[in-house]
Amino acid sequence: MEKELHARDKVGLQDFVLLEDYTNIDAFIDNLDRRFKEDLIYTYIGPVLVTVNPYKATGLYSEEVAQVYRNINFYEEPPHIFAVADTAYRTMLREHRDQCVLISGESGAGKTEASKQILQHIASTCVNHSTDVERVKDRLLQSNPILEAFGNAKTNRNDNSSRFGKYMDIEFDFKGAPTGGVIVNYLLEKSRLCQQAAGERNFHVFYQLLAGAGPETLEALELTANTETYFYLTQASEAQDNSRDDTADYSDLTAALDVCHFSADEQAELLQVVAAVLHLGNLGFIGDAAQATIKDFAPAVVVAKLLGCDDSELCNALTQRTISTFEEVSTPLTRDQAISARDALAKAIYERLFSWMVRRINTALVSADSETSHNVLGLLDVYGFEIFKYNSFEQFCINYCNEKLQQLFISLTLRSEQEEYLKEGIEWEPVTYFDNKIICELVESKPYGIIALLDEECLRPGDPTDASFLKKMSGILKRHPHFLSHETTDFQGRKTIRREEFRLVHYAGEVTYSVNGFLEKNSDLLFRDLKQVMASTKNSITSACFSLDELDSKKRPETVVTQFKGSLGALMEALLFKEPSYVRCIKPNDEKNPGVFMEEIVRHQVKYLGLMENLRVRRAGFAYRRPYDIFLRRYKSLCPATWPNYSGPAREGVQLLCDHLEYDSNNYKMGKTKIFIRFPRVLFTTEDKLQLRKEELAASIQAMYKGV
Ligand code: AD9
Ligand code: MG
Repeated sequence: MEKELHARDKVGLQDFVLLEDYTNIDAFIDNLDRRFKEDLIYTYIGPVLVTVNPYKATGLYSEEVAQVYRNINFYEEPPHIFAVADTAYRTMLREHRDQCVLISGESGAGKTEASKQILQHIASTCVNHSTDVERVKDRLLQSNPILEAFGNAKTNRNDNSSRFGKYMDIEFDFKGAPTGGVIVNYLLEKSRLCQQAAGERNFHVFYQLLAGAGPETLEALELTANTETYFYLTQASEAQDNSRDDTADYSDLTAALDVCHFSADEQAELLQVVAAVLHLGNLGFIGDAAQATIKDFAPAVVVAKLLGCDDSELCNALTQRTISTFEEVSTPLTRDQAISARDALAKAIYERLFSWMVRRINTALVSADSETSHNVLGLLDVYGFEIFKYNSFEQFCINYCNEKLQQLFISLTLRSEQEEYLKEGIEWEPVTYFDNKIICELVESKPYGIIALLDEECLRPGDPTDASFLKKMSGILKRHPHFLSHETTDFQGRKTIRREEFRLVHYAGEVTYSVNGFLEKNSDLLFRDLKQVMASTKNSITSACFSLDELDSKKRPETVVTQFKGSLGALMEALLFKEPSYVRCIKPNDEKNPGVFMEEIVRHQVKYLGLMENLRVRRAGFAYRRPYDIFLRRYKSLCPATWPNYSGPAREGVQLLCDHLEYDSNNYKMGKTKIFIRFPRVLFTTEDKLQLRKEELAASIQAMYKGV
């Protein structure tokens, strides 16, 4: 029972709410460090689980361990990801309430692993031998290798880094058996397709295909096994040491595609699209500033063959564009424009292919009978707050996403605190906290939020540039307390902000963004001629991804950031009606090393994950709460009225105990089913007394034996 919960020895505290000085970040980090050194990678902040990536196999996820966490009271066993999974699952079943687990942390911190462990625990917990249920479970589990092949890549931070955000709802029937699922993807980092930083790789699927597909398949796709042949795979300036087994991953991928019911034809077409992207990258241009021509037609011919379109139409669309005002006029592209058009096409194909994969997996996860879906458990695995030396449009979107999640976190945490107090009949004491609404509004309000201003600039006729966007934004937002730029800051700040930068004071800290590329990345233009060619392809995936409806539509396509805002809005709405659990992942060092805990790196993350604020909110009310029966069971030996036997109601027993221990009535409250203790020190004193009492009892037993 409550093993090591109150221990203050070398394993530290299992729950940060018990920290005496809960505002002290050093004490917080010290506690994490001490536990990490003992391979205790999990610690709670009340119901929130904080994890530190061990970067090694720990034996923490075996079936024996899973069994320990099935059907337990949350605080009964040491903190564990399975406890979070199990509690969410049981609460869903017991209270018929939708759940979600929100996992956050920076790249390499262990989010994806955590979400897999949760899924695995739930799959192994709901034992049901019907073939339907087994099939759904298999598909849910096997959707991972597919999405990881297409959406993950080796980066300098993580050999298997998810380059997209993911939300997955698992649907259950009223007995708790999974009946289906829905996956939503967010903002794939498609720039990686054409450019990779030193030491990084493109998306895994390309290497898997080349290493694993075998000569026959490669020949049909006109590919060679040598990655060096492909321009898009050789963009990193340094060699990429590869820790992954691409050949084995390829067979996992094809097996997973089979499980998720991709037909042989679909799989063949899928590979054709992947191969076409590689060939497209090898298409070079010559020519001067006035007119680009294709250097070598061979790659274009292969792309056209693989996708099933006319090769001359494809080549035309890559070297000229049609502008229709009063009549249609063809203008040639310069070499640079042609290269951008090619890359834009490759990125569009790949991004749409990825979304198509998600939709396709979703059709395999549709509940056989939607009537049977009773409740859902959602898993959110999104990029954490990012602050790099150089921050661009991508970091802006990611950090905006984190502001929204923080807002949700605040409102849900406060709501659940409030609900618990109400349910327990305890007077609600409002908690003060920093509300980041002001920052969300700075980003998303209309007409003067950053997104609105960016869109306006993207759509403005004339000659909008990143600089004109920054100038306009600085003019309008200069008095905003969370916005700074070269024009708006005092002398001190101005020195550190360059002319092409702006800085936002996020809830997690200040981030300086460079506006370079904002307009282009947000508009994400693909020439109509190229869309038209893609819509005409015989490959059913590309033709589905580039529909004729899109071409006929008079409406301008939404900008990237507006689409993102829309999908985040929908996500927030969906999450607001669910009961959340939180997993906050931390990585202990930047070298992917087991056993190394670097204080500064951890401190940075504790700050940016808002953990101190989290702890403060949790501690603002009552630090500790436990159901009466559990509290009584632990401490009953401290009161003659409850020891050794007590048969009355647990609540009264606890009251007798508190009276006997002379608890100050300001320090605790009796709810309907739980006792609430305001300060940890009250608990520690009780815990010390328990220790003494145990020694006393042991001594008296010994004395008894001696006497005999
Ligand atoms: V990213 O934002 O997608 O780049 P994640 O998802 O936070 O990142 P990931 O789960 O992929 O990180 O973990 C990175 C690596 O750390 C894994 O490939 C494992 O090698 C290692 N890891 C993470 N969690 C654990 C764990 N609980 N036990 C052992 C782990 N190893
Ligand atoms: Mg990940």
